[in-house]
Amino acid sequence: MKLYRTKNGCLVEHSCAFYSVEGNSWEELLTRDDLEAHLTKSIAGLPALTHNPLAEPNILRAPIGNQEVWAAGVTYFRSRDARMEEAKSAGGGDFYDRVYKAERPELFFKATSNRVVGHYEKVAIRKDASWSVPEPELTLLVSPTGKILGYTVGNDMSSRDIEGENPLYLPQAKVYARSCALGPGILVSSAPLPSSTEIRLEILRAGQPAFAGSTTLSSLKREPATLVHYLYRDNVFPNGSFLLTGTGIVPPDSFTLNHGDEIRITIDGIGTLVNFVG
Ligand code: DO4
Ligand code: MG
Repeated sequence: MKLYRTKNGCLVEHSCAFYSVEGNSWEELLTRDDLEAHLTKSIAGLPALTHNPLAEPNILRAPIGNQEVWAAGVTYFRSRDARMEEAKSAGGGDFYDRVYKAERPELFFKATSNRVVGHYEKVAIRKDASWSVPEPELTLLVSPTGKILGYTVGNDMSSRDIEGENPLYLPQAKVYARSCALGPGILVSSAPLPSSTEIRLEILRAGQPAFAGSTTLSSLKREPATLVHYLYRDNVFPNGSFLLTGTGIVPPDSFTLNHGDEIRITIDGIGTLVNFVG
């Protein structure tokens, strides 16, 4: 079952049919530990819509209310490698290997909802950065009690030159206006995703492929539930949270995003999140 936030309200997709769900605010839905059962009950007996509402352009909104967005880092070997290289001259190379191997994961604050864009919206690259990349990441929707309620596609936009200059610049490399994209909707399920789940990134420049890469969840070093456990330790999330689980796809060092690029991130079973750089 998938849940979408649209300009007309909440939409549920179930067994190839769409249902308009009324009577619950987005905030209310995203804090329910029984979200899947609640939505199943809400659509029982409702007539399915006679058209595909997602065919309407610009109908989707980012699937976030007032949750905080957090992110995990260096959870794939590919990310560890890339960060060690980028931070070598700053003397930070060793940190990334240490955090990759450590019991405690790297977790950082990524965004408030006003910094997040949805499907088909524009993400930003910093004006003071010269090396910008998208990071395609499986993203967890977590309830206030720490239960994984579902999954969405996330883009942890990053300024690699700023991050590489000094690891203490990480918040500036990661947190800025339109630095995060989430969507298109939420796969509502508390069951772990299969390790064969593929994550794919395609970047198009003037309509032509500029980069393509893929990975699977079998390369994710840490269990999503363990990441949530660390995030919720001695912390409170009254509205729940979104947690990006790290990137396993890193374009070559010669690659940087340009204005106008189209970023397409697909995760099996969840969907494709499309954004433009602007
Ligand atoms: O430590 C830097 C950030 C790492 C990150 O965002 C990732 O691995 O996805
Ligand atoms: Mg990341």
